[in-house]
Amino acid sequence: QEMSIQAETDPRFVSRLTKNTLALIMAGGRGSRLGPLTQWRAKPAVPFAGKFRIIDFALSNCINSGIRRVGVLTQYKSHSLIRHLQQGWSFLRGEFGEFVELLPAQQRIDENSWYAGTADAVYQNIDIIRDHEPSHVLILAGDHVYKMDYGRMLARHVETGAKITVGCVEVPLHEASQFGLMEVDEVGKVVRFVEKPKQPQPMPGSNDHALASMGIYVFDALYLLELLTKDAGTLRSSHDFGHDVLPDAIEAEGVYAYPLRDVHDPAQESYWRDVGTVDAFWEANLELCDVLPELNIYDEQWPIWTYQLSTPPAKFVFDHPQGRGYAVDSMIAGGSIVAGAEVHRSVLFSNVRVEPGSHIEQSLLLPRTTVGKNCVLRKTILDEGCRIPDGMQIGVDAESDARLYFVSAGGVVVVTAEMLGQPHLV
Ligand code: ADQ
Ligand code: ADP
Repeated sequence: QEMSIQAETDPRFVSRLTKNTLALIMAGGRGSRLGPLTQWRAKPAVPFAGKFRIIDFALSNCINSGIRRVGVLTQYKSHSLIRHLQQGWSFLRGEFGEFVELLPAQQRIDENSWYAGTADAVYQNIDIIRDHEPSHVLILAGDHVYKMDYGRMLARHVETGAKITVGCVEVPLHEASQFGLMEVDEVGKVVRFVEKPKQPQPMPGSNDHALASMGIYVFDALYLLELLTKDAGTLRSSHDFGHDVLPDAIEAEGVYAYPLRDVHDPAQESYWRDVGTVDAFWEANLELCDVLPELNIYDEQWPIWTYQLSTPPAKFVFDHPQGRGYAVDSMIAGGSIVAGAEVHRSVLFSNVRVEPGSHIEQSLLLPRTTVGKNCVLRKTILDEGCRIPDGMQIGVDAESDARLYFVSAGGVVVVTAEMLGQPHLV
């Protein structure tokens, strides 16, 4: 209610907030549950949806929300992440005070401990935050796929008088133990927060869902500096937002929840994924091949920006005597050629080649992979640069897959160049 009053009396209410906000994207976690896909790259740099990398979603949300001062905290295997940011995200205009800035682990505490936890990662950049003098700091995860207007979240933060606002989303109870779970009162104030409880409880009014933290936070900038300084001096702390900083702040009050699906915003999609496991990653990509996927990446009102590799159009060739050369229920990125082969419900990233007689289904072929003649690929993820020799079958014989490759709990086979005895690309 109050927001509408503020918004009515001050037409620049939201844009002033977004302009005075510094976003920090935490992009340093390894994402070990993605197995071989994060052996050589940080999870935010993992390719997604044919032409993006996972971090493009958080970055695009910032840009589309009018937040143009963004720091990216990097740490683990950050080479391809850094290259992606430099190639694709350096278009902001420094002279207008806009930037996407890389904030690598500074190893300032001592030589051996890089960032300890998420709060420490931010603490290590405390003088950079001070320098920018933001009114608010928006802390984001670099490894979630969703579209969200952070301007609304900031407006709600100010409207409620919160010191911290935590983005939240309802998750199925059987997945809830992977998240920070919270209880809120009738005005949205967080009264309880438990990081990754072993025995998650359903939220009031539901028996199969819990209210989870999205791991994204709006902080009053001065309050953040105060909390981080205090946490840094606390010996028993693991220096993590979910484990240490939030529970303490909730006791001191002033922490509010903001739902991804804002009831006042009918346009807001409720799609949100932490594509943290091989199965979730595979499924989230293939869902995009549905006729009407929950996540609309064709939304011109909310474009997902990325580094645009300059590639020729995708091409489909009818080849004798194989005939066919087609893809259905699939997404095929630029530079790819499917010749005399068939592709069903699959995603071919940039510059993929599939040769005659091959059959591909329910698979993800990451950039620069090639599949030779008469191959079969089912429920397979080919990591960047894999070259599959003629006649090879993957996802057909479970026993040999398990022996040669990585097989997920859900039976998705991940093949990396190294498993094929080829050099890996990053
Ligand atoms: P997790 O996702 O398990 O839980 P964590 O592994 O700490 O939390 O990662 C959070 C984000 O920070 C990720 O994007 C990760 O890549 C990044 N990150 C982790 N350590 C980092 C470091 N030292 N430097 C830079 N970046 C780092 C969190 C919350 C839960 C919440 C879930 C939602 O703690 O409460 O429910 O996110 O996914
Ligand atoms: P999972 O995806 O299984 O939860 P994560 O890899 O995200 O596992 O990591 C758990 C924690 O360990 C995170 O805080 C993450 O940032 C940290 N971590 C992972 N790899 C490294 C690394 N190489 N150096 C420092 N911290 C790491």
